[in-house]
Amino acid sequence: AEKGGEDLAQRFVQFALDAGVLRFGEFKIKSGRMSPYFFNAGLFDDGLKLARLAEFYAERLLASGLEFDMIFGPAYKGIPLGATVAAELARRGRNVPFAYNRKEAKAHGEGGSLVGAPLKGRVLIVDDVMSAGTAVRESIAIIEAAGATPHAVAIALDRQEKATENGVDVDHSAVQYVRNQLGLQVLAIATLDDLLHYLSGRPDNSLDAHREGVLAYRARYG
Ligand code: OMP
Repeated sequence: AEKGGEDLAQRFVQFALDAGVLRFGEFKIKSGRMSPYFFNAGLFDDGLKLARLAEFYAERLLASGLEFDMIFGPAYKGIPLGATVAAELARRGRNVPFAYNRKEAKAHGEGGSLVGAPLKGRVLIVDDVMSAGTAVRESIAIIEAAGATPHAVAIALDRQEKATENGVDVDHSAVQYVRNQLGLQVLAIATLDDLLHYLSGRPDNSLDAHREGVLAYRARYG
């Protein structure tokens, strides 16, 4: 990544650790894998943290030069993310429509009902984390069902893990799949590599054990 992006990523890892959003331990993640770290975006839980989080997304988006027509925040965690990122972009002179979905009411329509601006044009999905790529595929289906174009995905953390198909690991990462097979741009504020870089760069060795665990995990699922 370019120098500015590196710096943004390192500052973001620091911010997520300070906020307790990024933690080490043993976590069973959605794909069933046991992970030595977990990123819980729900713990960006006050106004200041949400505002700072939105600034990171906005900086990443504006630095990329990505063009898009509107923002979609997928239920549940993508809703406050999409909303605060839309507000921060507007504050920086880039006002775009915003929409989100409900998870209920799946009985009618494909994948839930929509709230906010009509889905149309090139849609940017704003979400928290990509692991195996299941969540983003759901968003893509919702956008396509509405007749709009899934154009790009902005996430806070790319875990850089192998995607799964019907529960089976495949040989590319979820982000690679979304980029190469589905043709969407994917922008992450930080990646697993950025986290490892951060852990290597600590002057004290208090995080070395976590680093070992994360490296072992990457060797297996990365
Ligand atoms: P995939 O659908 O496998 O890409 O996983 C992404 C989703 O998993 C996120 O939207 C979260 O709901 C959840 N998740 C996290 O929030 N943080 C993590 O560190 C890992 C996961 C996960 O379960 O993979």
